[in-house]
Amino acid sequence: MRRVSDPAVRAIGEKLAAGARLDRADGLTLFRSGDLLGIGSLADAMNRARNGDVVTFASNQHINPTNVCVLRTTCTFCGYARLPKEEGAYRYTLDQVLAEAANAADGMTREFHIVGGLDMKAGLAYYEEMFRALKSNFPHVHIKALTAVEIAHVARIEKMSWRDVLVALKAAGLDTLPGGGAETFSAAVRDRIAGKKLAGADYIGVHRTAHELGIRSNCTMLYGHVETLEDRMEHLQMLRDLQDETDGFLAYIPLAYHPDDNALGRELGRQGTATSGTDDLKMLAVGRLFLDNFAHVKSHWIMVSQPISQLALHFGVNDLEGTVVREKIYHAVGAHTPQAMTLDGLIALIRGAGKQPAERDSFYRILRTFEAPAGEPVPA
Ligand code: V47
Ligand code: SF4
Repeated sequence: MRRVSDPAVRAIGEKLAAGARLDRADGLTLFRSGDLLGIGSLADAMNRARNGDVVTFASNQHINPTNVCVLRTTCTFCGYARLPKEEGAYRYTLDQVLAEAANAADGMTREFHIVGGLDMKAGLAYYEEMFRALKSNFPHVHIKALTAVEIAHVARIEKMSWRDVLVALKAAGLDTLPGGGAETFSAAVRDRIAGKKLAGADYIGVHRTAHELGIRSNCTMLYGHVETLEDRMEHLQMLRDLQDETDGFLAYIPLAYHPDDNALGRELGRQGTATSGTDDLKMLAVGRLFLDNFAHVKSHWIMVSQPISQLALHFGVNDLEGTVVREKIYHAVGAHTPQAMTLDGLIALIRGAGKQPAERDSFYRILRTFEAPAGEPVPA
């Protein structure tokens, strides 16, 4: 703990070294401390103990089948959704989904990440048909699809239980759930930025049901908008509690709020001012330290930039959102980062941090590692 200068952070380090769990007050202390490097060194130590120097990524492909969403006017942070008759609204046919998925024919893509709006015309049959067709055309590709909010929406329009929807989608080919839709669980924050969205406790409820059915999932937190530090800790506590119960979460992914091109950003007068690098790194490090029952913490480079994601590898992160072929959701809200990263680019980024890159599957099993080029390594 040589690099820990703040005595309060050092005390937390000693607590961890003694095998104790952090509580919410410890999380607040970390968020309030200016000792960024001290916090990073604690998170790095915890990550190394679990994952060594290996940093993984998955070769995935995003498909956003519909941007039509009944919550278009109430999720004020979202710039992606459209009302059914609004300009720019779209809903893919099955052929369009398959055409987009055809990029996977090169054999590189191992995962489809499929999320979209809450569309009254995208019910159970729409997704069952889509997953069946994707599995029959691309049997080697894992289907990570539909956030808890979308599952609850399908259940509501079909008048079915969450469980029955999940059972039917699993039979059609659904493998895991992505972590979207969590936003910030606090009721006060949700009222303000996502008034009509599935409540935080129900997001947890859908994931619990999925885990009980053997469907593992990711989880997220949208940060850097109107939430307080206490709200962040409440959110992390709810995730840790469910993980204690089910061990069904694969990874935690904090998502940095982008204020451009959405109503909330205009309301807050925040156009062009995204989260700070310090806050991005703290969110990842505190997540790693508090979520001691999670194996994987992922940084989403599209949202925080490639340089911050590279630094994040020293702040508890062991996984990077991978070679994303096409991404619409963030680029609808002002993310100016490139839309895709090549395999070579990702490997260079990881090596440049002094880490070992490895491609993984959707369950974090290592598929291949990459030997460093001969000669003196050049930091990328
Ligand atoms: O739920 C929407 C977020 C999420 C904005 O599970 C915004 O592996 C920032 O959850 N600024 C969807 N974020 C994406 C998501 C995700 C991404 C990568 C990997 C995984 C995974 C999940 O995007 C939404 C919402 O929280 N979002 N608008 C915005 N203005
Ligand atoms: Fe719809 Fe999701 Fe956007 Fe909310 S965040 S408006 S639920 S697409």
